[in-house]
Amino acid sequence: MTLETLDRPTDFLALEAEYGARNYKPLDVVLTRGEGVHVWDVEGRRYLDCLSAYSAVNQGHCHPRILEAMTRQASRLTLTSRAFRNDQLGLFYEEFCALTRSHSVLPMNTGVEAVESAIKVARKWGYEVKGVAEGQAEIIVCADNFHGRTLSVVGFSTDPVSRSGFGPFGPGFKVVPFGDPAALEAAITPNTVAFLVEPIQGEAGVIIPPAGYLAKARELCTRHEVILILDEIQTGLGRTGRLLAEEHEGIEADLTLIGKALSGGFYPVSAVLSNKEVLGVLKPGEHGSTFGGNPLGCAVARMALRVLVEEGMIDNAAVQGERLTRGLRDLRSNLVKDVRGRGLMIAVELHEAAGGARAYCVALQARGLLCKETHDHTIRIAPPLVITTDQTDWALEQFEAVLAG
Ligand code: IF1
Repeated sequence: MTLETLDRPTDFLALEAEYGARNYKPLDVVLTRGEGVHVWDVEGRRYLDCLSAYSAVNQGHCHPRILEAMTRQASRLTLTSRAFRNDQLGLFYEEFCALTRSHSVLPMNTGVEAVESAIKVARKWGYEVKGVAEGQAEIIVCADNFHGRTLSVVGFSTDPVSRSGFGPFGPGFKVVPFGDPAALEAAITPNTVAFLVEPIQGEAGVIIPPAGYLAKARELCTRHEVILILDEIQTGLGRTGRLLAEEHEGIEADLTLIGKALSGGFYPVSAVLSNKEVLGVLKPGEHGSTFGGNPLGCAVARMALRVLVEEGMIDNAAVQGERLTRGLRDLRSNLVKDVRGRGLMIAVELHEAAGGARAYCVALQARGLLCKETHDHTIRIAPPLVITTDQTDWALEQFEAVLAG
């Protein structure tokens, strides 16, 4: 293909269908621009984004201060590799630790790399500190988890769509029901090194565990010398109305996984935060990444964290989340089975008789609001945390119109 052919009127859907892997089924909307809570399609139509790239753009699309930090750093220095040092990494560490009250940081890129890294360090900690016999380490995970797409991670998924056909998988994982502390306790053995869990299960349909579950899990992990790993890749950085979802239960994880909004959607940046000396088991050469900790990513992440705090986005998520959830509950639509959420991580589950959530997402799209179904019957609603009261009320009007009945 020559470059000129890119200038002709383009059938974007046909191009994707012809050349792309078919691993997604997106809504048929082709976006070209974003600003704050809004995105625009190639025909100039404006939409309120109620997905936020699965919570990666909590700070709103193309946040001007993050853009400025990115372009400034991009014109200075982008990548050094970790063979050399750079003048952004230490500052990123210091600011991120101060904000989250953590002791150390392992920088990576995508969310699933943070998950993989945590699994590696938890196992190594198990062998070197807890004294588990080599090769025997067990990690407990929850049914209906979503932690990413790599082989080891889909190997302990219970979702056949994510898992089937990709084996063989490695051993070392045990699955327990989510929200059940007794099942967790029963699964712990002397070989258990870690319990990996999402504070709220996102992909499973915004499943909020019973009150006290995480506190109880914290207590069990401490008592049995098990590392508590919280995957806050989706729940973290303000989404639930707190900086971290763990704060709702007043606990601290040993390892916290952060991704997505750590870059405000500009660039893949993830990290493992360590609150115990677990990361200390890694010695030079034992783990790494070409791009992890690069100066561009660090500069972007520093500003992404800064605007989240300085611009009051976390409190706004709590306030608007409350308003949106209450408004959705007040719709009293016959189609709606359940409305649940914390902060701006919200789900509307429809009755089976409604015929599936996808059609309602398409109807919302026609009214200028973008959201995505999860599984068949649930609409996931997660706008950028900069949404205003007027925009929240406008969104509610659209939900009311589409879910009337
Ligand atoms: C896709 C879902 C959301 C995550 C948690 C780790 C990761 C994710 C809790 C991995 C990623 C993404 C992946 C994206 C869709 C999206 C998703 F529907 F698949 F489940 F958000 F709800 N832990 N979630 O939610 O992070 O490696 O992707 O950076 O299409 O796979 P990643």
